[in-house]
This record gives sequence, structure tokens and C-alpha cells, in this order.
Amino acid sequence: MLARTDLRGSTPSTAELRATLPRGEVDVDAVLHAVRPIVDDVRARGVDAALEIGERFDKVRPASVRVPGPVVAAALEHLDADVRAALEESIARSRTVHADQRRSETVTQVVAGGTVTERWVPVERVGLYVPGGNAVYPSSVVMNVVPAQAAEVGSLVVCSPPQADHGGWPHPAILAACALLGVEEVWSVGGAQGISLLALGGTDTTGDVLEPVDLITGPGNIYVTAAKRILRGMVGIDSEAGPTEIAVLADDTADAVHVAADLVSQAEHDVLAASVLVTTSPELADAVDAALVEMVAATKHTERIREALAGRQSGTVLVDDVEQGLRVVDAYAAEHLEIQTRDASVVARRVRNAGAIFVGPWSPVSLGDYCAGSNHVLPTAGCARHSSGLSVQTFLRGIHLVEYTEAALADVARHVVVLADAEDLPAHGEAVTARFRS
Ligand code: HSO
Ligand code: ZN
Repeated sequence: MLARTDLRGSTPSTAELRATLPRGEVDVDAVLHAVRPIVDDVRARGVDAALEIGERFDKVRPASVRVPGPVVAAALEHLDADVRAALEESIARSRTVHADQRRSETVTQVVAGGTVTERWVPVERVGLYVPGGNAVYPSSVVMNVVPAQAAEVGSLVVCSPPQADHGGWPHPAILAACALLGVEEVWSVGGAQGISLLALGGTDTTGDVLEPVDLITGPGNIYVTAAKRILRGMVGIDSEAGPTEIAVLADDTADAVHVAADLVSQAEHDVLAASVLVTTSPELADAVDAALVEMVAATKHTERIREALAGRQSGTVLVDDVEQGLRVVDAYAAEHLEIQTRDASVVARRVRNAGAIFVGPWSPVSLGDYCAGSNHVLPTAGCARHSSGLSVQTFLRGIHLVEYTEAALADVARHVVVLADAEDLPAHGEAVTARFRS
């Protein structure tokens, strides 16, 4: 069922591995030309442009960008009681984990009379994008809002596309999650125009001012990603999110049915989703394939999953041993990596590159999607080599406070002057020496 790559007996370099391993490509550059005019139009005409463009794509125009408070409150009232309880559990666990990510200020005594203090200061205003359409994920509201709140950002707005069959407001499940989290500001606008409005601000149809944000987080489709790429710099953005990925590193101790279920679970997101099995055991690979055939036929979103598993982004990689498996998963740098091997906990700690690691037989990715307490907004497409998932840290800036006394400055003055002269910037040196001339 999954295409196979056999690396046994070979010693490919990291670059060779990256070229060989299954991976899709999302060409954001290809849509930039379509997105730039949208950004420019919102820059020029604000809310009018955003609503007009939205009407073209979403086939609906909300009465205002800002969702009225009573609409948000009503969504929570109508929320199914079991869904509410599950979301509350998800929020509570997530808050527990993210509260531990808060940072305290560090004061470093560099020399007598000279300190550098690092303060962690929350971003003033943030925009959290939550997709609509096919993917209605109240869980993603939790994953964006909880770290932002734990970081104590000044203000936050959740932004999600209007839904034609919900009166032009975002999906009620998303509104309900916002209400549960105590989010007071929700905007009904999506796509590239939503990202543009977050970055640029505007005046709502009601006359209310829509304040621009300093940082935008949250996944979206390729147009959302393109708009973030265009506006990055003017606003901060989190790492670009592509289709979801799961890699499983498994040996002969893994349960084939469980591995197959996990591969299917993430393939369920998108025809472009990637499911990759890296295993030392050809027997396990065969058993997973057999299990997939049955499982894919029996599950709800058969077509989507079949396409995702058959795509060139998915496959099985056979390796000699766990050592080689580790090199493979490090080269791949999966958004989600499961370790289903002997001594999983030890193996997991040797992984260098992954968005999040799910350790052992009882920690499936879907636990992390909803209720582990961990965050599910994670780097995709190999970005885990250099980026992390959303956390409190995403919403903080480290600011150095440099505090030297006269004596401490005098003591180091000659070094500053020498370095300034070496860079042919004598005025830099003068800014120090001027202080000691009477
Ligand atoms: N696996 C997705 C998140 C998600 N799953 C939301 C279910 N709902 C990306 O980490
Ligand atoms: Zn998922």
C-alpha cells in the first residue's frame, strides 16, 4: 500500500537522504502573484476590500468583520455537552503545560558594576488565524490561544473565515472554543484578505476600529501562507505551516495495527498529508500494509486517505537498524514523529529534528492533537530542523537591559575603542571616551 524505499546496506549522507525520502512540495511562490493584489487591495481599501474579496471566495459577506459578542456567547450555549467537556479537558491540560513554559527574567553579573538582564516581554497584540472550510478545528483555537494567554500578550484576536451556512460568521464550534477560552475579539474574515487585515487593520462596517496586530500565528491554506510570506517583516509570523506529516520509527516490537491507525489518522487531514513509516522490520512493513488495506476501506474519509497514502509524500523506508532509522528521521524532520521501538524513551531522546515526538505505544499523535497538553501547531516540511512549534516563547521577546556603572565602563573602554577603530567606526569609540574627558 505504501511505496517502499530500501536503504538497507547503504550509507547515504543527509543531503542524499533528503533527496530520497518521500516528501511533497507545496509551491507557495507559485501563488504569490495571485495574493499580492489582495494584500495591496486591503492596504488601499481596508475592510471594504477584505469583505468584497471574501464574498468572491466564501460566497458570503458578514455584516461586520468583528463577530458580535452575543453571537459568540450563543455558540457556546448551543455547544454539545460532551464536546464542551472534552474541550475543557483539552484547555486545562494545555494550560498546565504552557504555564510551565513561562520564563523569568535572568540577571547576569558580567563584571563588578556591569549587568545584563534579559527580560521576557509579551508581544503587544497578536492575531491567531484559525482555518475554516473543510477543516473546522476548535482544537486549533485552543493550541493558538492558550500559549498566547499564558505569555500574557496585551490583546489577541482570533480570525477565521465566514461560513455561508452560519450567517456569515465563523463556524460555531470555533466561536464556542473562543468563548470557552475567554477570547473577546473574533473576526469573521479568512484567507489572504484575513491575514492582510490582521497586519494592516482597518475600520469595520460598524465604525469600530480594527487594530492591526504585531504577530500572526496559526496554520492556513497556501493563500494564507503566501500572504504571511508577503507581510512578514511588517508583522511577525510563526513558521509556515504546510500539510500535516507523521513519521513513525518502528522496530519489530511495534504493533502493526496501531502503527497503521496512526498513519491513517494524519492522512485523514488532507490529500497532501504525509504518512511515513521508517522501520527495521520488513515483516512489520508488510503487516502495516495489510492493515492499511482494511483500515482505509473501512474508515470514513477513504478517498482522501487513499490519495494521501499513495502520494509521493508518503511511503515506507526500510533501514538496517535503529541507528540508521535515527539518521533517516533526523534528515526528514517530521512535524510529528512516533517512536515505537524497544527502549522508546531512550531512542526518542536521541532524535534531533522533529516538531513533536510521541514516545512508546501509548502516545499516539492524535492524543497530542487534542488532549496531551502539548501543542499541535508544529513546523512542517522539514522546518523542524530550525523551528519549534507554538509555545509561550512564540509570544515573548527577550529584551536585554544593559546596566554599567562609571567604573565598569571605564574598565572596558579601551577594548571598545580598539574594536571601533578596527571597524573604522571611530565615533563609536568616541561615544565612550567622551564620557571620561573632563
Ligand atoms: N494534526 C494536526 C492538528 C489537528 N488534528 C487538529 C486534528 N485536529 C496538525 O498538527
Ligand atoms: Zn491531526
